[in-house]
Parts: sequence; structure tokens; C-alpha cells
Amino acid sequence: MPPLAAVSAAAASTTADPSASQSQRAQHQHMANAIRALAMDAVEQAKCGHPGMPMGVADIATVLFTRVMKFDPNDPAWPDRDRFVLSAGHGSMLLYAVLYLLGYPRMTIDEIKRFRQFGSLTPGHPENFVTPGVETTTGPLGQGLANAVGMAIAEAHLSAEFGRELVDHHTYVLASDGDLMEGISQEAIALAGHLKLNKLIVLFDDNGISIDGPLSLADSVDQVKRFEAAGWAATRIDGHDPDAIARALEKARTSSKPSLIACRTTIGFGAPTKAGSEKTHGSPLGADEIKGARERLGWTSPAFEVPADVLSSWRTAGQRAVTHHQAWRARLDALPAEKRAAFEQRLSGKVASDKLAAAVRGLKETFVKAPKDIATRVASELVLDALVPAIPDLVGGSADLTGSNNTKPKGMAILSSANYSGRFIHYGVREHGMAAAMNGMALHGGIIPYSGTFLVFSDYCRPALRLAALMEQRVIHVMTHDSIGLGEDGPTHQPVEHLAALRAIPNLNVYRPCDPVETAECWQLAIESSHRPSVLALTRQNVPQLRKELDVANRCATGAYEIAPAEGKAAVSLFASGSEVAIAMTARRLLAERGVAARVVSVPCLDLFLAQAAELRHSIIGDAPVKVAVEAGVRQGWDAIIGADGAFVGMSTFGASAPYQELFRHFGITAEKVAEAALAKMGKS
Ligand SMILES: Cc1ncc(C[n+]2csc(CCOP(=O)(O)OP(=O)(O)O)c2C)c(N)n1
Repeated sequence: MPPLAAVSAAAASTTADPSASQSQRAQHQHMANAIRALAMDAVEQAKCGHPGMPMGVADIATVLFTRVMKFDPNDPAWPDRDRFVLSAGHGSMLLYAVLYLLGYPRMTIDEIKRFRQFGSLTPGHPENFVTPGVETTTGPLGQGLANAVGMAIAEAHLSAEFGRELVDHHTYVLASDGDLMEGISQEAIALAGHLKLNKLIVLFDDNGISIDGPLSLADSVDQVKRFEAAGWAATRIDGHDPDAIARALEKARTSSKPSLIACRTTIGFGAPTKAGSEKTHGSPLGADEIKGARERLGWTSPAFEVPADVLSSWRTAGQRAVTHHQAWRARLDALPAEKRAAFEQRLSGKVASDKLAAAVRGLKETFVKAPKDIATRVASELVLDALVPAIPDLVGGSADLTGSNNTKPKGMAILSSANYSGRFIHYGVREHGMAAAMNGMALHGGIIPYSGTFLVFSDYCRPALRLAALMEQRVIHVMTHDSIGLGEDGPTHQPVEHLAALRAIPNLNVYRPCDPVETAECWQLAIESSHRPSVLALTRQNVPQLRKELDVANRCATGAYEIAPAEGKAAVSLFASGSEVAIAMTARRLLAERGVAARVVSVPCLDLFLAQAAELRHSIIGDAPVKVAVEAGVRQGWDAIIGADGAFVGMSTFGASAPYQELFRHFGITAEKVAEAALAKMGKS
């Protein structure tokens, strides 16, 4: 394709015509120096930021963006664009400078001048929901690399499904030493190598420097060997030699494996006294150093000014792939109407709500007709049996707990290097990499990723979950074995604080359904939540089916609802989630036997409930004088319903290893204890 032809021509001209090659090199230097100058100036003006990395990788970025990548500045979300992930998000000025130079309309020089200021398009670290052209939110090192693995999986999957005429792009990553030192990088590269994601290309900024100083203080890994061991093609080049960069990229693009290009660079390239040192990493260079750098680089323009000829070369490069975009649109337009509609619907992220509603209604009818006392994880599998065929966007998986998480419905094909059209991913024992890859799939578009692990291992996913919530991405985590109810595996595996810890993440909904009907309703809500991640916390142990009447409406939609009214005026309100709703129901009966009228409120999603209007919340909480909550986790969060005076029956220590019935008894999470707590509050104990 033309961008590559340009690369080849540039490489060939090195030998054919020395003077042409010299002028090309000079032009390249000017273009790269434009990035360096903008990074120095913006960091200086903001009085904070990281100039060293953009200055060091300017040559790599210039070759990549002006000769290789395909994108359209006027349509930054064009589905078949190449993706670029700046995993080393601290070097954000690199990305902002490139977007400005290429002519992304909203990235003006004024935005560059407002680097790191409130409301600018140039925040401290790249945020995809703020800046058009930024593919993912990076800063926590290692996440971007793992997101990129998800993007490459999404590309391979959609390409297998819709054909290369519609989906055929690469994912490029710029990663630093810090990215590769983080543990998540191991999970990410191992998965990418195993899946042979050959359209994933990582450019490693091999500058040997991190914040504390030379990398030798803390690391001596041979990254090339490490990536090779994980099934990648890996090479080392001089990251300041544009021809070497171009050649390595060309080779990587035709590789049958994912590629690592370790680019040896000098951090702060051009800075007279600070280049090659950590001093260029996290603070402005200072006026004298910038003056010296300008002299060394031969850059005579004042701050924030790019000479017209250099800017024009960049802008021309920015338009390079527009013809690809047009050709792609023409291919899309020429498709049979049905195929085109299917593709556009997938990319839009709009789930066929009629199909979803019909599937959920069918499930509820089946459950109500023949009530089942089953674990909610088993109910979830029954739900997936119906939803996976109805919603092609769903791509599932598990971190090596498929049989325990019940995330693989019957007949779901495995996504592998031999069959990218499969829809179930064996992520291996890699919870963190899985969660971050899922973010990448969701960001890519066309996929609603869901996965499985144990709830206790949400800790291993947490950094990626937090970013999913920040980025408003729809990823669905099935997390089973949700309390001491898992029994004999003991306290290492029994979540206690996890529900509270997950509920503390803004814009993440934690669902804990009590029975098969609620499980179906919670799945529906998670899929409909197009701008937030969801966790479905599910039981290992069987629970009785409590919803036996057919409700057309989704009763979980308000987060909490009265599942059993009081007989007469309620003296007590009992609130519970998941497996403890059944305990609350029995407690209600015990209280009735003592002549106390109690109602039960099921709380399948505390986050959703607390987001309801005050009036609705008050009506659901009710005005019974005594409030008791029961959940086999810590109290934190429940005071929003029961108040500081309410009684809480739950956990305040770690669990233990024993059959689960014994554990519920030992820790006092029983109907008797709930009834006692209510009576004690009434002064009747
Ligand atoms: C998970 C995480 N830990 C720590 C940091 C803070 N931090 C930002 S950059 C950096 C390391 C910088 O070294 P390197 O990755 O080699 O980048 P370079 O110095 O080459 O720009 C650290 C520790 C972070 N952003 N993310």
C-alpha cells in the first residue's frame, strides 16, 4: 500500500541518489525537531510534564506517522484506521504534538499552549474521552500495552467475521522501560504471542533511563530475548535512524508474529547537558537548556512556532491515508444492504435491544415456569446460553476458571490463532492482562467483552477496572465464588471487602443477583450500560429461586426493590443482596412468628440504587423504624441505606475453610441472627 511504498522508496533512495537521500534526511530532522520543540515549549509553559521522552522518540514517531500509519485527521474514529497506543502516557506531549502537526482540526496550537490546564484537550496524561485521536487513556504504566493486545484481538476477530475488505489495520504501541517492567506486560505479551497477533507492533523506547536514574539500578532483562521467548519477532535498532526505523516497521508489518522493535534512543535528545539523563524526565528543561537545545537542533523558530514548510510537510503527511479511507467507504457502500447494516450496527455499539429484551423475557418465563434452586453462576450460564446466540457482539472468556465461572455456553467456539472468529478466549491465569485486554477490545469497537474469574481476584484486575470506569467502557466481569459461601477453599479465596472496594470505584456497577430471575435482569442491565463497566458477583452455592411470578419489567433496574412486603404496617425493613436475600426472607418469617411485620428489600445493585432520585430511594427504603442489612461482606457502604443506627449482619474478619453452611453459622450470617438483630433494635430481644 502507498505508505509502505513511500517507506521503500525512501529506503531505496539511500543508495540510488545520495543528495536526494540527504535532503530527505534533513527534512526528516526538521519534522522530528518540530515535535521536540513543541514538547520543550509546552512543558516549559505548563511548568511541569515530561519533555525527555517525546524528544527521544521524535524520530520514531515521525517515521511512523508520516510514512506508515493510516488514519484520517478529519475522521479520527474511522473504524479501519491503524491504532496507536502511547503506553508511556507520561510522554503525552508526543501525542499532542503529532496530532497538531498532522492537522487534527481540534488540536490547535492554542491547545498545545494550554498543556495540562483545566478543560484543555491536552491533559497531563492522554485521555481518549477528552482528545479526538487518542485511542486509550494511559499513564498507569503497562496498561496501554495490554489494551493494545485487546485491540489487536478485536481486529483479528472482526476481520475474520466481516472480511479484510472492511477490517484490516495494525495496532502500534510506544512502550517505555516502565511499561515493560510492570508485571502486566508479561501477561500481555504472553497472550499476544500465543494468539499470534501479527498485526501488533510494539516500539520500545529503549533509552536505559527511568525516574530513579539509569535502568541498571533496577533491571537487567534482555527484552529482545524476553519477547522472543513469548513467541514474538524481536529486533534492535538505532531509534534515531529514520531508515532503520522504516525498514524495521516494514518487516514487522509482514511478520507472522507480533513484533517488538527495541529502539535505542537518547532521552531528551538535543538537550545540551541533560540529554541521556533522568533530569529530562519529569520537569521542564529550563530556559538555558531549551536555548542550548534549539541551537543544537538548528531550530531557530520562537516558542510554539513551526516553520511553514515543516508544518506543510506534516500536514501533507496527515492527508496521506485519506484515499484509503475513501476506498474503504466505497467498499462499505458497495456491500449488500444486510451485511452493511450488520457491520454498522456492530461498530455503533448499539445492541439490538429488541433481541436482548426478548431473550431476557424468554429466560424469565422459563425460570418462572419451572423454578430452580441453583447457584447464580449456573443461572448465569443459562442466561449466556440464550444471550450469546442473540447478541453477536459478546466475546467471552475466563482466566483459567471456565468450568467454575460458567462463562462458556454450549457450542461457543474458541478464539485462537487458528480461528479468530471464535468467541471464547482462554486468557490463561492472567486476570490483570485479561481485564486490560477487555478494555482494549471495548475501545476498538464492535465487541462487548465479558470474562470470568473469582471475585476475590478482582484485586488482580483492579487497575484495569478503574480505567474501564474512567474511560466509560462497557466490559462485563463475571466474578463467581462471591463470599464465604464458596466454603472449603478458605479465606484466601473468600471475598470479604471486595464488594465494598468495587462499589467504591465511580462509574462501575456491581451486581449481586439473588436468584436466576435477577441474574437474567442484571445481565440485561450490564449489557444495556453502554458507558460503564459491570461486575456480576455470583454464588458458587445453590440458592432458592425467590422470584416466582413473571414481571415483565426489569425489577433490578432501580438497584433495589421490595421483593416481599410486610404483612401489615412494617416495623422492620430487611435489606440484602445475593445469597443473603433468602436469609432475609426466612428472617421475615421468623419475625412474623414473633408478631413483628417485616418487609424484605432485595438490593441487587447498591451503586444503581444510590444513583436513583431521592424520592424513589426513600420510598424503597421505606419508613419502618428498624432497618437491618445482611450481606456476607463488610458493612462499608450499607449505612447509605440503614443509617449509622441500622443493624448490619455480615463479616468483619476474614473467613475460614469449612463447608459453607457451617461458615454461615460460625460467622452468624443466619436468619435467626438477622431476626435477633431486628428484635434487639426493637428492644424485644
Ligand atoms: C504503574 C505506574 N507506576 C509508576 C508510575 C510513575 N512513573 C511515571 S513514568 C515512570 C518511569 C519512567 O521511566 P520510563 O518508563 O523508562 O520512561 P522514560 O523515563 O524513558 O520516559 C514512573 C515510575 C506510573 N506512571 N505508573
